[in-house]
Amino acid sequence: MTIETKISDCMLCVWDCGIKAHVKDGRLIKVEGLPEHPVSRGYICPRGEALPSYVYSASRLTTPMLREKGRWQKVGWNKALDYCAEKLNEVKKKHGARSLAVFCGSVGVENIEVATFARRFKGAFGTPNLLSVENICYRARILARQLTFGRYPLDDPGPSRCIILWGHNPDGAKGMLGEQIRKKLSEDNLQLIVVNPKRIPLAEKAYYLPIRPGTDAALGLAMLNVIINEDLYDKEFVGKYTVGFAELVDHVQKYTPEWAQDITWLPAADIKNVARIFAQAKPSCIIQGINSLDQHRNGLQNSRLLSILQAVTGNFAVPGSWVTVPRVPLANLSLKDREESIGAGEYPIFSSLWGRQAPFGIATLFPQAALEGKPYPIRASIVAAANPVVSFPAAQRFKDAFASLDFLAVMDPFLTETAELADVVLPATTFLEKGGLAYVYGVVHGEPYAMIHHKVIEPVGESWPDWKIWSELGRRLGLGEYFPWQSEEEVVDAFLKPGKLKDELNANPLGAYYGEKEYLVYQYKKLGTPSEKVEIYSQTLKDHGYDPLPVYLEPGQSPFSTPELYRRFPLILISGERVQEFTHTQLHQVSALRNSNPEPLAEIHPATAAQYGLTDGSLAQIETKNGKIQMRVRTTDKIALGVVSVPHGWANANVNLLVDMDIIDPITAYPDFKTVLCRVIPA
Ligand SMILES: Nc1nc2c(c(=O)[nH]1)N[C@H]1C(S)=C(S)[C@@H](COP(=O)(O)OP(=O)(O)OC[C@H]3O[C@@H](n4cnc5c(=O)[nH]c(N)nc54)[C@H](O)[C@@H]3O)O[C@H]1N2
Ligand SMILES: Nc1nc2c(c(=O)[nH]1)N[C@H]1C(S)=C(S)[C@@H](COP(=O)(O)OP(=O)(O)OC[C@H]3O[C@@H](n4cnc5c(=O)[nH]c(N)nc54)[C@H](O)[C@@H]3O)O[C@H]1N2
Ligand code: SF4
Ligand SMILES: [Mo]
Repeated sequence: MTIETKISDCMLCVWDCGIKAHVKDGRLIKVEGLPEHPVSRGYICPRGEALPSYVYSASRLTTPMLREKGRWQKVGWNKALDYCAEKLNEVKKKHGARSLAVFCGSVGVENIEVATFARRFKGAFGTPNLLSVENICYRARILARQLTFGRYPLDDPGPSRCIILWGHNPDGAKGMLGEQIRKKLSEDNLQLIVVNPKRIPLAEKAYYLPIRPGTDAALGLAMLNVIINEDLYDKEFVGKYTVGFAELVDHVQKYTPEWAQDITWLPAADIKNVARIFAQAKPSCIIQGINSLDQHRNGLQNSRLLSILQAVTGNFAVPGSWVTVPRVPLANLSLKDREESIGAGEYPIFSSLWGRQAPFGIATLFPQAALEGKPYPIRASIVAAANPVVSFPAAQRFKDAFASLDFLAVMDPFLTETAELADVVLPATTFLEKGGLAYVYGVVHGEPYAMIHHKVIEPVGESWPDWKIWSELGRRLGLGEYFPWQSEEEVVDAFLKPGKLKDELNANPLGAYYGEKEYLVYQYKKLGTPSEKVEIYSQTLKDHGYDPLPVYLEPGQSPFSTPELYRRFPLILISGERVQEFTHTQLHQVSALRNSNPEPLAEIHPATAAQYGLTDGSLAQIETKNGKIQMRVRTTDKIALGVVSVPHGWANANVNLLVDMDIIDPITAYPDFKTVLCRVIPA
C-alpha cells in the first residue's frame, strides 16, 4: 500500500484553489486545501473536498457512445471518431465549414487546454463559430473596464478601507473572499457596503442597500451625482488622467438621489451616505458580482458605471482599488479566422475592440442560426465542457436548436442533458486525470501568478483529455498538421515560451509569480484607450451609436416598463445565486453535496408567500410568460418583498425555461437573467 500526496489545483470552478491530493494505490482518496498556495492559501470548499466522489461517480462516461436506432451503443474510440469525421465532412460539403459551431461552457473558456484546443480545432476546420458562455458571463465586464481604462483592472481588496459588494455573495460564489472580508472586518477599520435585493450573510455586518433588481444603474448615477456635487471626487486624478469629466458633470445632474429613490426603492438618504463613504474612505473597491449587473439589457453600461465610480474617486491602480496585472507570457495557439462569426456585424464591439479580435461569436444567436438559418444555417455542433440546454437562457429554444442539427457531438465526463441529444458522446477526463496549465490567475484573481496543473490520477475508464480528442479528430479530418503534439508534456511545453517563467514553473509545483501588480500604471504606461487616458466619456461607444456616458434603462420587464405584464406576473424573479455545493449544472450526483443541498428552493419573503397562499416548504409553481416550473418554497425575511430568487443548474426544475432572450443588451447580446416578471401559486 502506498499513499502519495500530490500538489495540484481544483478546476471545478473558476477560482482554481491549490489542493493536496492524497492518492492510495493510484486511487484518489482525499483532498485538502493547500496552505502554501499563494492565492487560495489553504482555502477549499465542499466541492473540492468531494472530489474523490466526483471523479469516481457512477455516472461517469467511460467509453465513447454512438446513438444507433435511437439507443446508445458503447463503441471504441476509432469507430466514434471515424463517425464524427464522416458526419463533419458531410456537413462541410453540403453547407460549408461555417455551418459547424463549436460550443464551450465555463470550463470550456477558463481551462486553457480545453479552450485552446476547441479554438484551434475550429480554426483548422475553417469555421469562425466558436460560441461560448462569454455571451452570458464575464466578457461584458471585461469589455466595460477595457473601454474605460484601456486594460482590464480587477479588485485588489486586501488593503481596501471600503468595499462595496455589488450584486455578489462571496459565501456562495467565492468562499475565499468571504473569509478574507470577515478577517478584515475583525482586524481593520473596513467599511462594508452591500447592494443586493437579498440580505446575504455579509450584509449583517454592512451598510445594506436592498435594491430593486435591475436598477443598479440608477443607484450608480445618483452616487456620481452626490460625489460630483459635494466635491468628493479626486480632482488631481480626474484632471490629469481622465477624459470626459466635464461631460459627466452635466450628464449626472438629472440623476439625483431623490430621482433614484423612486426607481431603486432605496431611501435617498442611504444613497447619499453610501456615496460619501465610498468616495471618502480611500482606497475603495467595488467588488462586482460576475454577472448580476451584466445579465441585463443595459449590462455593459451598468458595468461601465462601476468603472466610472472607481475612476472619479481616483480608485484605480492604487493598492486596495482596481489594479491591472501584466499578461501571462503564454504562446497563443489559436488559429486566425478566415471570416467573421455569426453576429459579429451586429455586435461589433463585443467581436472586436480596437482591433483586438474576440475569439467568440454570439452564442445567444445560435438558436436562430440553427432553427431559422439566419444569418446562415448552422447544422452541426461539437459541445465541449458545456451543458447549454440547461445553462443557457430560453432553454427550450436552445434544446430545440441542438435537437434540430444534422450532427451533434458532446465531449464531457458525464452524460449531460445536452449530451442526451447528441449523435455521439466522447468521454472526456476530468482535470484530475490530465496535466496542463492552471487557469489564468491574472484574469480571474488579478494575481500575476501562474501554475502548471499536475495530473493526479490516471484516466477513469477509456476517457481521454480534451487535447487528445480534438487532435485525433483533427487527424481524421486531414488536419493533423495543426495538432503535432503527442503528449501532455508536449502540450504544456508548447504553451510555455522558453524563458524564466517556463524554468520556474517546471522547477516549482506550487507555481510562480511572473510579475507585479501594476500600481500607478497610468504614470508610466500609456493606457490602451484611443485617448491613452481613462475614458469616462467613451468616444468608441459613441462612434458605434451607443451612449458614451451610461444612462439608466428600466429592465426589459418591470412594473414600469411593462405594466400590463406586471399585472399578470407581479413578482420579480432573480436567478442563479451560487451555492457552495454545486457548479452550475454539475455535481448534483455527488451524495455528500446533494445531502447538504437536496433540492432547488425558491426563496420568497414570508409576507409575499402568504399573499399567494404559500408557506415555508410548500410546493409552488413558478410561472413567467415563457413557461412554468415547480419547486419548494423557502420563506426568508432576508429577501426583498416581491422578489423571488431561484437557483439555476437544476435540470428538472430549470429556471432557464422561464427566461427569454426577447430583449438583449445591444452591445454584448447578453440576455436578462435577473429581472423576469413571474407569479407563484401553490402547485
Ligand atoms: N438562470 C441562470 N442561468 C445561468 C446563470 C445564472 O446566473 N442564471 N449563470 C450562467 C453562467 S455565469 C455560466 S458561466 C453558465 C455555465 O454554463 P455551463 O458551462 O454550460 O455549465 P456547467 O454545468 O458548468 O457545464 C460544464 C460542463 O463541462 C463538463 N466538464 C468539466 N470538466 C471538463 C473537462 O475537462 N472537459 C470537458 N470536455 N468537459 C468538462 C462538466 O461535466 C459539465 O457538463 O451558466 C449560466 N446560466
Ligand atoms: N459555488 C459556486 N461558485 C461559483 C459558480 C458556481 O456555479 N458555484 N460559478 C462561477 C461563475 S461561472 C460565475 S459567473 C460566478 C458568478 O458570481 P456572482 O455573479 O458574483 O454570483 P452571486 O454572488 O451568486 O451573484 C448573484 C448575487 O446578486 C444578487 N442579485 C440578483 N439580482 C441583482 C440585481 O439586479 N442587482 C444587484 N445588485 N444584485 C442582484 C443575488 O441576490 C445574489 O446574491 O460564480 C462563480 N463561482
Ligand atoms: S470548487 Fe471550491 S475548491 Fe474547487 S476551485 Fe472552486 S472554490 Fe476552490
Ligand atoms: Mo459564469
